Amino acid sequence: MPDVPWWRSAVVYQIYPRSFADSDGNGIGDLRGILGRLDHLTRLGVDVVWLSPIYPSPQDDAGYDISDYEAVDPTFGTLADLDELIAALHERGMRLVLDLVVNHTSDEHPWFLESRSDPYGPWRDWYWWRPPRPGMEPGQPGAEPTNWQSFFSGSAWELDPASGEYFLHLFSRRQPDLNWENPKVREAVYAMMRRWLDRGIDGFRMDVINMISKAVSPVDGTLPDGPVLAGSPYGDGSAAFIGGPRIHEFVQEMHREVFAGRDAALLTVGEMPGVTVDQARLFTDPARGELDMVFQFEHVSLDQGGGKWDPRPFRLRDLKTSFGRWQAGLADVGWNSLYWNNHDQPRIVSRWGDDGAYRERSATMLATVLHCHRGTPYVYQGEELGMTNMPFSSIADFRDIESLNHYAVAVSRGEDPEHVLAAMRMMSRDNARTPVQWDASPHAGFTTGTPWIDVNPNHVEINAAAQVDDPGSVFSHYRRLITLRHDEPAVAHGDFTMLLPDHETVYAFTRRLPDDPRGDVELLVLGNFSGDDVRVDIDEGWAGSELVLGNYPDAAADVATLRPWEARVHRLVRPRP
Ligand code: TEU
Repeated sequence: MPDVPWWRSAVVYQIYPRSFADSDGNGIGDLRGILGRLDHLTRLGVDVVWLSPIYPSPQDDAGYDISDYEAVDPTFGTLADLDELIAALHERGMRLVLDLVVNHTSDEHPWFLESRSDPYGPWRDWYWWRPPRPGMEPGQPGAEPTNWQSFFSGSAWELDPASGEYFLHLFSRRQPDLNWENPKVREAVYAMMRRWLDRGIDGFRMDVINMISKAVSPVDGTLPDGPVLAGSPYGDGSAAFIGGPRIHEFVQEMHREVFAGRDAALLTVGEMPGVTVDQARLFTDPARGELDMVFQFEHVSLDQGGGKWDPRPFRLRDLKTSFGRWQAGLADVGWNSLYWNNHDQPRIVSRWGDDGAYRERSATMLATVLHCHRGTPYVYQGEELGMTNMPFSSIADFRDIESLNHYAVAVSRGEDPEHVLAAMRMMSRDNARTPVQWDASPHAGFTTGTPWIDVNPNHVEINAAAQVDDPGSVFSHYRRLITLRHDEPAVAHGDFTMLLPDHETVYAFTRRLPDDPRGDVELLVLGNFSGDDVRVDIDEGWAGSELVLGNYPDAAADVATLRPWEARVHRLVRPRP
């Protein structure tokens, strides 16, 4: 379709380098490991690789704490390795998107070392430094400048004893937030981004980019407290930093300073916890010169009660309500991203599928339903193999700072450790971070050394070697699904209509391209989110329609019958009157 951005029919594959493939036996994945597995990506048919951070980092938050934005951490390799990866992907017709983590840096970044070292120096205002709450002494409980809780438990403020002042960190205490109110900070970030684009990368995934603008008082520079959180001494400061007062100004400035004139060839996606449909319309409206798409979090919170460590049963109707609103909300302007998994979410087949008897069926059903929505799909490493959550046995098995901090705080508050572990087994980010399962050998072909986090024992059954040549595998279904998006314009561009919104176990919708050269093209997408046979009330006009994709080897009795975890895509091409 002319004049439509390339990424509307593209599929993105996310690589979490620590856990993808290790080439030097140190138990941690690296760039040469990725270079050695490019055939896997070519066979899958993906168009873009999103690489989670590979920059120098003390790895306090697994690389999302960066101490040098313009180099490669020796653990992952060298700049030459990265240049080779950029070239190799381009030769294979794929693009590379890097992770941009500029809401915060590592506390080992020279900017922060300078900032902390001199309270009156030119770097101080590169971060958020504040004195203790009026009338209180540094270090006194409650003396933090605001009552904000960090996303990784505890206060969002850390005291610097040398200066007696606190610095802000929305995430770990080793991830101080940059002060985007300071134009020098913004200029330095834009220059860094331009240098990466000049090096040949094809865009950025922007970490918590909707948190860079804080609601600071123009009068006295103070930041407001938030409502106190139940069972916590802290408050929720998100109203003061999620979608802050200057966020669109900053994102538009970034677009002008970095992407203007070269954005057509690039992909930009902003990770935006808490973003709403209306805000996403503004961020992704091409006329506003901001971003191509955003990652929203509404669906990945549907099975959470009072936060991620309070898992609740998933209800399909809630998902349909949420996705239906995002599809409708970005139908006429903007664009959606589509994801079940990433390095922060547990494995979807274990979460909303069935990772036992129906692992392959439910994995392929979930993929079909997601990929046939209007938006750009993201495949997280291992998802294409139907990898599952990890049977963590004890706290010693976990590595993720968010999980470990939560466990420490919950147990210190008297919660039953086994109860806390049970929630972590379901929701911890470490479920996504176990090594990719390449084969059935001892460490799943990930490393010849000792993996930094244990390999899932089910790799003997679930692995790439067993799937890439098997037409009935999860991998082969993903390949067909990606081919369908490339070959059938209705998948990328068709109008979306939700069907059966109240059905408890079936997800059904259509995609329609009424003006296609072939005629009035319509797809019917069906997904059974249960292990039972289901009959659905579908328009008889679909009887006899063409089955373009299904996750069972044989055809169903009829279009209205769905077998356990079945997914099907039917096509009708009606001649135009
Ligand atoms: O994640 C932001 C974010 O929203 C997550 O921390 C989320 O709240 C949590 O993981 C859900 O359990 C981004 C990165 O994707 C994440 O890996 C980083 O830890 C975080 O920012 C800080 O950089």
